[in-house]
Amino acid sequence: MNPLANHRRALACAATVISAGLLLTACGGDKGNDAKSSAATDVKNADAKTSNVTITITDKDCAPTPATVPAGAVKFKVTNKDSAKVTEAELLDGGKMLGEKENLTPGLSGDFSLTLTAGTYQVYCPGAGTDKTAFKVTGAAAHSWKDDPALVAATQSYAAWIDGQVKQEVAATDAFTAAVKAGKLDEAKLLYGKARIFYERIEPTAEIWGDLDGRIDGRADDAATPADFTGFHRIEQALWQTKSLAGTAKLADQLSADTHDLYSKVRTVEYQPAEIANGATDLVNEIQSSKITGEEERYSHIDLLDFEGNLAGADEAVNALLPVLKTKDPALVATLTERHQQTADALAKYVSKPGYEQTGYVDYRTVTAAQRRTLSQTVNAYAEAVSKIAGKIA
Ligand SMILES: [Cu+2]
Repeated sequence: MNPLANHRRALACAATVISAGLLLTACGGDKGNDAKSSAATDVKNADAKTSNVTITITDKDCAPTPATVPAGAVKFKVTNKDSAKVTEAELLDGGKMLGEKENLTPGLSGDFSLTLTAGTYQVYCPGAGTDKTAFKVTGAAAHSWKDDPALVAATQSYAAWIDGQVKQEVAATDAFTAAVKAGKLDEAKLLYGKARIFYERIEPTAEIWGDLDGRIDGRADDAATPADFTGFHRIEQALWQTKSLAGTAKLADQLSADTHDLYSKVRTVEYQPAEIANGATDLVNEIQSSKITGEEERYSHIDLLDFEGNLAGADEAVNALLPVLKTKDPALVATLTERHQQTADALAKYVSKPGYEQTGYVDYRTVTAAQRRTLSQTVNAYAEAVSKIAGKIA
């Protein structure tokens, strides 16, 4: 909701940052020409070259081509050739997800970018016959984003913001789960949104630990068995659909414990610029795929509050990178600023005080199909611009 220009901006402080990886989805738009054109015009960046890797998803596997690349910027183009059951590919470093492209139905493709250091990684596509294939990165990158103090500052300011958000999320979630355990149904309904907003701001970071995100934020249809449906949305169902808190104490305890666990994990994460950019894309896409559709808050209908959360998370990521983008692509900055404002304005039409369930917004069920289409078009335009950032800073 905050205009891009109003965000705080940390200034350079060049501590060493080792990326442990995180988040993300697509960063389409970039045609892979940036490295070439900058090499032609900037001698210092002559080594900065992006490796292009193709990942083809089939029922059988998701092998990367080539399977080995030199250290540095890597752009993964993921295509689902013909698989109905495998719809995503991730890059893993041990147990950690560094990048992903999801929601690829047969025939669709998308991409994500990362800067990788030497080591053996895995390309993972849940559901395929062979779901993990090794991917090797060799040598030392001749040129690193860590040489650019503005990028180092960006990763630090973003990390500090995430830590602060998750800290607040812990407190808000504990207040919510306490009300659930006390059987205070009406109070719990009002506290639900107050906890949700923090999670939706930092969701790409939480997705680094896929099972944790699944336990906290999974939906009924993600769960293999009814017992696997836990977390916010399971309690949401009890509050708004079943209208009974019977049997939810254990769920509340688990949600609280998982949130505390998330906080301890988040504080160890260090981000790389491409991850922050991809996380922004992820969040804006998330508004499109699960908020405007009304999918995520299907029992409570507080989707507009989640929309605000996703947008605020994306803003923070974009703003962290803005000082760098201003020198690399001022035209993109202008487009981002304009489309961000349009998105914030589109959401602001539904502000209501204190609003439905005290969310500050109207009940999402009152937003008509035509209005949802308008929201969708506006968000799409912003997503398109945000998706270009990763390619500019890799
Ligand atoms: Cu979510």
